[in-house]
Formats: sequence, structure tokens, C-alpha cells
Amino acid sequence: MSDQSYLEWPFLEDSHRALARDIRTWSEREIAPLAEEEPADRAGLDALMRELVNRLAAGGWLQYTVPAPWGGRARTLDVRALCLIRETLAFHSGIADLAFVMQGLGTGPISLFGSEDMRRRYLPDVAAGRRIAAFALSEPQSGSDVAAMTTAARQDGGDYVIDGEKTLISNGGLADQYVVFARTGEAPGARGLSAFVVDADAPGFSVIEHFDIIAPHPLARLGFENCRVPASQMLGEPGDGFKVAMASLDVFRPTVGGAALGFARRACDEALAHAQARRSFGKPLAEHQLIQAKIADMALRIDAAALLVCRAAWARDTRPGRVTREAAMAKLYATESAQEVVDEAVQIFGGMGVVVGSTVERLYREVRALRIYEGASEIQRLIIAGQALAEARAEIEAEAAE
Ligand code: COS
Repeated sequence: MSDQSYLEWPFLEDSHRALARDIRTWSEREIAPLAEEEPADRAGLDALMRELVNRLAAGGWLQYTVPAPWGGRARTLDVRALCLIRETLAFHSGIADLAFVMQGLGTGPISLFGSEDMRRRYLPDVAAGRRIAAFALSEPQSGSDVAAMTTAARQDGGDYVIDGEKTLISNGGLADQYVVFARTGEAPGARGLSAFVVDADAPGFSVIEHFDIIAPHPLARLGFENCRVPASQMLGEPGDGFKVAMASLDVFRPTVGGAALGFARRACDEALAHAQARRSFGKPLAEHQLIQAKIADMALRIDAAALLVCRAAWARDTRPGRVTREAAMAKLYATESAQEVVDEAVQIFGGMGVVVGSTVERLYREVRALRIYEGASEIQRLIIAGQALAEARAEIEAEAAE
């Protein structure tokens, strides 16, 4: 990564600066060689994911995905560390970034809301790479509109019985455990959902279908048919499910911005090298002002995105209260601008930029899903506008009451 000046920004601690150097060196050795070839089929993808989880565990990086004292390094999830690790992994390989972050998102609800017993049972094994985790929220008829989910869990003695489907679930079929959100009916809409940890060997759990997508990513549709789990597998209280999901996403949305930055920085580095090596009209591409304009916009977008990502992660790490707005801004801007940066890099490469197997062609495929998963760009805009309007309304009402 050529530009490292952001590591001096005041949002970061010295421990983050040291971490950024360490993960960079480690990734160049352990991840870059694995990224050279994409898996040919699902068996190859599963094997690669397991290998990546093992390497990330051996390198100690999965310890950042859970809090201490349950196998983690820091007392709480260190969002700045998560962002820096995702950025560096994504710089080399989208699938390595996914293998890392799913251990965090898949256990985020346990870290934040799990009982002592649940944390002890699940988190150390995930941090050590002995178990693989997943987060099952989306359904065939409810992706963005979480409150409309229909998967239901009914209480039966000391158990809950889950029926329904989840879809587009990362690590589906690969994971040992799933955090599953289901309607328990305490109230209509968002207030009537609960969260459960479902082990992959739970009776009534099945993988219905695997999806192939444009960049390697294990993704599946899951079935729950009379799937029975003890009531002790619930996270938080009955009816807390929506808040469990949203609070977990508040932690992980800034990190999606971190991954987007990794893709954007790689695309920019590739474009900078190419623009200096390749000649057209008698001079290097880099001496054409239209190319310089593209380079300026790429650099600007990367820094603006990095500032928003750092701000959101810093706020989550150091300030009390919700960071929903900051997380939404970081995710929205970093993913949208990364898409633009990667697209400009492809343009600078010209025809070679769309040849299968080139780095910018891979980045072009890898970056696309980030504008959709963990809340599409449209949802992030709704969150940002919703908060701005609520604040304006509160101010008007306060003035009227004076
Ligand atoms: N943390 C804690 N509580 C939260 C919260 C957060 N980040 N966001 C909302 N809540 C609470 C609200 O305060 C509200 O509580 P009360 O009923 O006590 O007032 C409740 O949850 C409902 O909130 P809201 O009315 O904002 O919910 P909506 O149904 O309007 O939905 C969106 C909000 C659309 C923002 C939400 O459904 C969303 O983020 N969707 C995208 C889902 C997603 O990311 N899917 C990807 C799956 S993971 S790959």
C-alpha cells in the first residue's frame, strides 16, 4: 500500500499503528500467495475458506473478532483494529477479508448480548479458528425490511421451535453455528423478534441451496423445519432480536467501509503503477491531464472514505451511545466511492482491465457486493436522513415549547 499517511491521524492509537504494520507484513507473506488463483468450484471454495480461517487463527488475527476474556485481545471489540485488518486483507484478497469478518459478525450478537455461558461456549473456539460462525438475518421476502421477517420461533416447554428460511447467508453450509433471527411475536414488527444461536447439527436445520456469485463467496439458503433449540440459546430477552441485529451491524458496518478502502487502495496502486509504465501518444499515461484528473479523484475519494471510516470506528470505540449514523455514513461513502475508484482503475487499464485474471478485473467483481450486504446503500441513506430529520423535528418542537 503506497499511501500510509492515514496511520498518523489522531483517530488511531499507537497500538493500531503497530497492528497496521504487522498485518501488512503478515498478509504479504500468508495471504497474497493464496489470492493468486480463484477456487474452481464449491469444494475448492470451502477448502480455501477453512485454510484462511486456520491461517488467520494461527496468525492471532481472529483474536480481534471477539472480546477478552473469551479468547479476544481487547476488553470490547476494537472497531478501529477490525477496520485496519479488513482493509489490509481486502487489499490482497476479498475472500480472506470475508473469512476474517464472518468470525466477528457471526459472533457479534454473542459478544454483545450473550450470557456468560454462551460466550464461554462459543467465542474462544471461534477466536481459535476451531469453529466457523455465521449471521442469518435476510429472508427470501425480507432483506432490507428486517421487521417484515416471517421465520418464526414458538416456545415449547424449555425449547424454541424455529420454522422458516434464511437466504444469502455468508458461510452458509460451512459454519458450525448460526445466529438466527426469528419472529417470537411479543409485539408486531421490529419489537417481536428474537435472536438465537443455532448449531449446524441442530435437528431440523438444513442447507437448501448454494449460490454462485460474481466473486468467490460461500453463500447459501437455509431451512428451519421444526428446528428445536433450548431456550437458553436465546441472545438477550424475548423481543430484543431487532436491536441485537442493529447493534451488531453498528459495529460491523464501519468495517465494511474498511474492506472497501482495501479494494480502493489496491485499485489505486495498480492504476498508479500502470499509468507510469504504459505510454500512449508518445508519453506515459501519467502525463496526460485526463488521467491525472482520474488519479486526483481516486486519491480524494480514498482519503474522504478513510476519514469517515476512522471517525465511525473511533466513535464506537471511545464514545458512549449509538453510532448508527456514523456507521451508515462510513459504509455508504466508502463502498460507493470504492466502486468508483475501482471502475476508474479499470478505465486506466483500458482493455486489459477487463481481461479475466487481472487484478483490477478481480477487484471490479469483489467490490460490488459491498454496496448491498449489511444494509444496501439505499438503507444507509434512509438511516442518515431519518436521524437528520428527527434532530430537526426535535429542535423545532423544543423551540415551540419555549
Ligand atoms: N441499535 C439499537 N436499536 C436500534 C438500532 C440500533 N442501531 N436501530 C434501530 N433500533 C431500534 C429503534 O430505536 C426502535 O426501537 P423502539 O421501537 O424501542 O423505538 C426499533 O429498533 C425499530 O427501529 P426503526 O423504526 O428504525 O426500524 P425500521 O423497521 O424502520 O428499520 C432499517 C430500520 C431499515 C434501518 C433496518 O431494518 C435495517 O437496517 N435494514 C437493513 C438490514 C440489513 O442490514 N440487512 C443485511 C443483512 S446482514 S448481510
